[in-house]
Amino acid sequence: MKALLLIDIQNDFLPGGALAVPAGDEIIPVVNQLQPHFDLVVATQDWHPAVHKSFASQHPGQAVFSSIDLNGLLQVLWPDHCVQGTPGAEFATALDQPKIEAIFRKGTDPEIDSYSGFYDNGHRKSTGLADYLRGKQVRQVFVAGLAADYCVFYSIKDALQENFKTFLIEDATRAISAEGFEKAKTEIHERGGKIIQSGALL
Ligand code: VGL
Ligand code: ZN
Repeated sequence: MKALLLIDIQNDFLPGGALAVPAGDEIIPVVNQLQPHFDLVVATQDWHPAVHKSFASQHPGQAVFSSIDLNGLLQVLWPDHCVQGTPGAEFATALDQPKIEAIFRKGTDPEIDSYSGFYDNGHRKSTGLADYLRGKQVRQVFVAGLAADYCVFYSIKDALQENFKTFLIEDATRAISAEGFEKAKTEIHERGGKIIQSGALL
């Protein structure tokens, strides 16, 4: 079985949002076109409490996009984003949702960030996504969404580590930084992941 994993396609990551990914909105028609071609569609949702410690606002004197040590892990300090129950945390309005069978929320523990849809950044706690996919007999995972250099990248690394055959759909993602995206693609390739275009699936 082939699963399409939609990472964090939420209002706050679109142009105009709190943590906008440049041209992030351009992936939505691509993702909508892809969905009917999969056995299973699963989504992740970045879902932070207002006091999440990945927010610069929780560290007076620290600048947004600077880095700190948070409980032993290097943490980028983000603008407040995807706060539970706010419009910014909702899935993008233009995203087709009827085919999404399950939603895995992450980033709820205020003490640790969670880029991957599978584990928190310390690999301390699982979301259950890997076991869910295995329970549905999924062997191949195709990843789309935002942002390519953070949550998409970390999700792909974990999918590979969990032994899924893993594909990044390049035209169904956008990055926060172009340089970060190039590094991510190199590492995905080195770890055995494949980088494809949506046209190969349609
Ligand atoms: C993300 C930074 C912070 C993402 C989430 O979805 O890529 N990036 N939280
Ligand atoms: Zn976040």
